[in-house]
Amino acid sequence: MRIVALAGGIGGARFLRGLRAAAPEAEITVIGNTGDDISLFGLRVCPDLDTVMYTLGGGINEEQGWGRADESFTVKEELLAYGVGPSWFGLGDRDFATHIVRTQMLAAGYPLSAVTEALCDRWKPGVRLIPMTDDQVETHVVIDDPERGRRAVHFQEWWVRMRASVPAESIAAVGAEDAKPAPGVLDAVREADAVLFPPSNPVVSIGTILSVPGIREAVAAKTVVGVSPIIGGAPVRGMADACLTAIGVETSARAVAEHYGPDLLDGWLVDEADAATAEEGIEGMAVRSRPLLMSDPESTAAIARAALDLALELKR
Ligand code: FO1
Repeated sequence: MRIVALAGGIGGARFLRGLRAAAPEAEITVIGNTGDDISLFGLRVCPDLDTVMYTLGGGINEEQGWGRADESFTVKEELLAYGVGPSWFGLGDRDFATHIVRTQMLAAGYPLSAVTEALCDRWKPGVRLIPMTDDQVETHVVIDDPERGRRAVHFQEWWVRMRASVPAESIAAVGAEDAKPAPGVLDAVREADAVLFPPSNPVVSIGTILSVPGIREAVAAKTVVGVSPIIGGAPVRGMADACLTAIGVETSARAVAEHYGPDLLDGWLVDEADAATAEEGIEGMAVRSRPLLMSDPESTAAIARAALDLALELKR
């Protein structure tokens, strides 16, 4: 069986670990969001690709959900001693090595997809991880900065430095309209028995992947099942509510499914807290309620299995 999943960072990576356990025989291709990527200290940092790679490869900081386990921050401290920031983004020593290898390979002319494959040779995530595109796409957020007025900032500055506390007026995936899907992305989708949307951010993770021309159309032609990242009117983790507000979508399991729409989604899993949504139904898609908290490996695998089972049941 061939499964494709579109994934952002922490929520996506944990779901994928459950999916790998729930369907050990399946060929899983992960299309990773690269809109969160940022250049810092001359290095290209790809937070979502790395979070998936480290989580599935056993190198993640489990409590934090991003960055490496057993991490130290000597390089960052030394940079700050030279007055070189930003201080608000936590790059650890072990993590720096990944960004150095990536940047070196990119400078040598390798596309990001080839670089990601090379990095995965070490981590062996047990899935094929492909960036959504080899072209540069960066998510920027327009804010009314209390200190500096209306301006666009990189997604990471809004997310990490400001903790999304300043309302986003708009969110744009800069460069997306001219980007091409990375090699293998469209073929993997076309050949998939099911496409899954983990409980990743619908705006800046899955929304950004779908904004690369060609990906939305390819995905819409398949059986797609999504897992709601919203439980009882609040994000399970992260600040997805701030992103949804920016695009005028209510923070609810129903509104997120309606935002994706029945042209894209065939099935939608909501938490038991949102059982009413499943009972009322959503036009054009099958909605089921079940526990959606990814509290341990077993419950996470059960969620992934439920998403896959629904997709196989609905398969066109
Ligand atoms: N998230 C934070 O909240 N603070 C950080 O300092 C931080 C550093 C960081 C470094 C590497 C990396 O791969 C991820 C990192 N993240 C950090 C997570 C990241 O900002 C976001 O959670 C994602 O981009 C959203 O998916």
